[in-house]
Amino acid sequence: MSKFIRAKIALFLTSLLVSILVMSCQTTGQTTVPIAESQPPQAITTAATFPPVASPDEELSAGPARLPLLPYDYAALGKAIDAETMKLHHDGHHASYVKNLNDALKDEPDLQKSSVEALLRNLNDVPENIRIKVRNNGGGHLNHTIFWQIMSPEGGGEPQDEIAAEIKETFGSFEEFKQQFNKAGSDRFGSGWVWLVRNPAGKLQIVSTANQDNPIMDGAYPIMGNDVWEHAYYLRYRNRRGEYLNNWWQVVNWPEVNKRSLVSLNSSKSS
Ligand code: MN3
Repeated sequence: MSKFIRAKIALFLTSLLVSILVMSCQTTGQTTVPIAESQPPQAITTAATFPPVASPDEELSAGPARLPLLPYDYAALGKAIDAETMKLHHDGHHASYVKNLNDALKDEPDLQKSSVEALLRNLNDVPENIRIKVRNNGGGHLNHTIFWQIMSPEGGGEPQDEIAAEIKETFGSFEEFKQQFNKAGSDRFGSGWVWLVRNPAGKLQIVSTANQDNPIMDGAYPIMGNDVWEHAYYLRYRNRRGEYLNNWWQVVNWPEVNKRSLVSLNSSKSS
């Protein structure tokens, strides 16, 4: 065999070997390192110091969001809110926030793994094209989920337990607290909410938020809140928001408010 033929065979064998190696690498690459796995999971996680907000022991799921059942009949809060308003508010307004949140997240399987609380605390991590929708509808879902729980047909009267003492210590008296809360609710221009929160310094504070914003967007823990959107009171009270705010105290669920306050106290100590 001539040197030339031997060189040709060697070249052929070398290129064959290289081809096999390249092909096996490509195959290996496709089977063991799928593209999906090469990207880190995108689920937004919150610092462990934040307790659940939707209810004091459970965060609100975004995968998918679900309309919670009302814990009482539509007519049960009649001392302050009529049955027709309750039905429209829960079955209509709240249901829409849930549907619109799910619509906004339908192409975001990773965000669906986050809680609604985590999405709202980390809005800058939500893609810009759906950020406003998540803010409004995630906020609407969270706010109303809290709202139904902190009201009760057996509600009203004076606050009890630890929250009673802390309200007195912070605001001077329950009457003074109510007045400041009602004023903040009346002063909210347009649609929004009035809240009692535990602020980042661990103190009780009255704040109001616009639209469906929730105080967790500012690092506070919402203990109780009243909805001052017109849809919350207009059928019975028409434009008399102040009268609605006054009557609403008759249905406040103080044991639940106290529970939320205690949870928020633990979180502010640990953070
Ligand atoms: Mn509402």
